[in-house]
Amino acid sequence: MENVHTTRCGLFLLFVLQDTFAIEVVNISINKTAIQTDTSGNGTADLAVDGVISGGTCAQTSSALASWEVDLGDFYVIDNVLVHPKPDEAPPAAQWVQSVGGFSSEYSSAGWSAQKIVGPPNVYPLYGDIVESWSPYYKDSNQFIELEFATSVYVGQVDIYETFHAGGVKAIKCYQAGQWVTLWSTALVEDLSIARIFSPPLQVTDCFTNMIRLELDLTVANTFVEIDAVQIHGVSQTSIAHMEQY
Ligand SMILES: [Ca+2]
Repeated sequence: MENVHTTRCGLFLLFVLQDTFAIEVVNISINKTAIQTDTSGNGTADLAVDGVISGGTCAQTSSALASWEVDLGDFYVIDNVLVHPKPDEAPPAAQWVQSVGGFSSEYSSAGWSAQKIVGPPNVYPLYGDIVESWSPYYKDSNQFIELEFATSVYVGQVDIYETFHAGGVKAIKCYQAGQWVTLWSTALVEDLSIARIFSPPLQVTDCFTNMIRLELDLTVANTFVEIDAVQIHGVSQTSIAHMEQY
């Protein structure tokens, strides 16, 4: 796994003091000793317990399996744990295809080549047999294209811009840990004489990758099936997977 960062701008362990008249909620993590397994940039562990949750003072780690700890220095009954992620780390913008890693066939090395799937759409919303989309050469059920994107993300959505005989995509896969993982598939390909953005609900949403593979079955259409562009959406941040108390 690469380019994984977790950030914690503030950690609040809330200790509830209760007496006859009032309940007081106290953050017991402030300025306590914090450590983490690794550090990205200047994001040292103490920045998660400095009491500041805005202004970019965040603890930040760089590895996929990083952990962070705070020593409270005493025993407390903890009522609640609040973790504030870095506020300005929005998911990356949706990404268009940066390059083609491989493909089964292409109609020609010029018009309808595999390269025609790179970048934003330049056929859609038009429908037709138009040279700026990729078309496989063979009209069988074994056609595929492997697409590379600039940034690895947890892929949450794949938009396929189909511009000629839509409905031929039979599987969407992502490359993770040395193998292709199926995000979506169907046994029922279609032949629709429309241009559309096809975004099926994904069956797997925790695949961290920058490589997507589309598999096509052209036998139902029995003619050329053309794809103009592909866009992926996802986040590059991990979330806290596990929390322990000692
Ligand atoms: Ca195109």
